[in-house]
Amino acid sequence: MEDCLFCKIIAGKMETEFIYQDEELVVFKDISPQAPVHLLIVPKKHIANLNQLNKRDNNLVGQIYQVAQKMAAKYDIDQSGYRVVSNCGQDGGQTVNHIHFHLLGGRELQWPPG
Ligand code: DGP
Repeated sequence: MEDCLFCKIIAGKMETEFIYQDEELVVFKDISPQAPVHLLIVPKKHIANLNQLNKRDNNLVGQIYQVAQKMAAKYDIDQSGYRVVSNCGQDGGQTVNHIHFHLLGGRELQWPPG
């Protein structure tokens, strides 16, 4: 996807530092952190959002949560707690149309979100 920001980041065109990567996923820091720890877990494959996931992506989704768990331990928020969230569509607050999962922690998060 030529005009997709996260595809460009994944392709290494934006000088974004990857905290983690494997064949399927990359993790990098959110440019506008909303918590002391705010990472984005992003599949390399271009999927627009949750609406576009299908059965073939079941392993990928499982892997995303495994990586979230690893990152939470790496940033020492696994015991204090954290949140993993994927915004979908306009009302969901999605601004980048390449599926991604926010990992937020390092402070007490509020509920419900705004
Ligand atoms: P969402 O609003 O849920 O689609 O999340 C998109 C997130 O992506 C938002 O929290 C800000 C982040 N973001 C946007 N552009 C960049 C960028 O160029 N680099 C990084 N690291 N994060 C970005």
